[in-house]
Amino acid sequence: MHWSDDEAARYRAKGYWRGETFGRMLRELAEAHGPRPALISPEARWTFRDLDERADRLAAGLGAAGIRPGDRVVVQLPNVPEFHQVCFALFRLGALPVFALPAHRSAEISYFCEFTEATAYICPDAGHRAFAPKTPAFVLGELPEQDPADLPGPDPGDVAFLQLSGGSTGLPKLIPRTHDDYIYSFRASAEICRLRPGSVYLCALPAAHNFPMSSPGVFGALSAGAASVLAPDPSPGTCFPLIERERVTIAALVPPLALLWLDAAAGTTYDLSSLEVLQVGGAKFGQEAAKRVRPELGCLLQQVFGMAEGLVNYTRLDDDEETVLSTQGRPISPDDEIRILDDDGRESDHGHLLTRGPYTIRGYWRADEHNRTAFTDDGFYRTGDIVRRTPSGHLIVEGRAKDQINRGGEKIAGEEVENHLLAHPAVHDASVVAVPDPYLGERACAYLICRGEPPTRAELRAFLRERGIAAFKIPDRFEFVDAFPQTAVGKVSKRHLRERT
Ligand code: AMP
Ligand code: DBH
Repeated sequence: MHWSDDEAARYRAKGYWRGETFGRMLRELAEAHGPRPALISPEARWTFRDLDERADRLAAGLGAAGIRPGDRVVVQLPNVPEFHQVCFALFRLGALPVFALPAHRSAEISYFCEFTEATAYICPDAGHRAFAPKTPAFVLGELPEQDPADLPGPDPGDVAFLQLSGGSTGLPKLIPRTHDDYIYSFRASAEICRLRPGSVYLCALPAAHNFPMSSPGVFGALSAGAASVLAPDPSPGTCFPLIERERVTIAALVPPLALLWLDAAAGTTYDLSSLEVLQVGGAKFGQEAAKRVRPELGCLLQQVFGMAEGLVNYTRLDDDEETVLSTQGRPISPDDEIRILDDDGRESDHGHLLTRGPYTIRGYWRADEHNRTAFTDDGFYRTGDIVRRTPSGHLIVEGRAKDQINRGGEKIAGEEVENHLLAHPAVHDASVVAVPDPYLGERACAYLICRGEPPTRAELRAFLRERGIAAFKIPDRFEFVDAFPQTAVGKVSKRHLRERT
């Protein structure tokens, strides 16, 4: 499930795919920017040369510990420079990081380890080992470094890593991204965001998420010779002092955090004047909130509508105010093909968004059956998003057709949570849908049909926690009903359930 030879040749000829790998990219960056700061955290300050050398030493150590090219390694780390050291070490080995989020628990981690047949799990502390007891673990602080070895390294067309999809099915899907396609996406993003040596990017969201990784994220910042500040958490209390101390120029947030920052900025004594751009994405940023960014934070707003599967849209820094406030941007690449279909499958400017292009995948990893419906025969990805296209080619996100809850940028697959609920002996049937929320945009509500006396809400929460799922997936509300509304063909109508609330 890859690009055809013809398409690959076209993307190379147009200069999108440059035949570069992550490993070589970092070596060249170290040669060009050696002593400049690359990664900054409250405790550490690594130059480009430090990162390059430490990636080499870790690649050698992991190789000696038995990690081979093509192996999958589940990586679950907080925002620390070692996260990126691990990434580049695995890239240089040709082993594939599988990016888990810090919030993931045993249900997710054990699934990733088993499904990808991972040879190792790199985790924040010894307590996490229990999430994947059968997979050898490496713990942060005890990563095996040794003198660098000569490594053949992967090819630019090879898959570099597996990124996570927010998903809409029972089990999370994995997204194979190649060196060529991903490097193109963040280099082009860095250009759109005008990153340069001297820019300082604040990574406040979890570093493993596609947005702070590549839009332009830490990788985009590195590629431009810019520094990245890794915040241990995204709160104003943590981030505002970092912005002042490191003179941060650009930061990326999801909408609920942007609201929190706006409220906190009013009374802050920290100097935020270095901030030039606040990127907001991952979920729709309401126009009223968008209007507040420039007057209250004193910087430009950039809306970002992206997906780990590929396509990323940005409002441009020189777009007019109306466009920045009311749209979610336009695609990175002139060769991002946008197809919008109405409910009857006719081309339109309003409807289901499909896309194909130089950095959008053609299929999930080892998911042939799902791929038959998630992609068209001619290779377009069905995003599941409902959009409107403006005459300027900007997209406005108007809704969603997929079975997903977007809880302030954290994606929850309805079916995944339903399957966990169905494991409860008192639950006969379950349907998890989004309900509107003024702060998060959406929250998750579980409708349940029970056998006999329904369990209490506290019991259900405890049950799901015990199943080992990430806390953000535990429904905010539980409603007990006798029956679900049905569609004309007899399926559960989630649309009607949503409308009940
Ligand atoms: P994922 O496929 O898990 O990476 O999640 C990507 C999805 O997040 C998109 O398909 C959209 O549904 C949603 N999304 C991302 N950014 C935005 C945005 N700025 N506005 C609305 N929805 C967004
Ligand atoms: O929500 C996302 O997945 C997302 C948002 C903004 C993304 O993957 C991205 C930018 O690259």
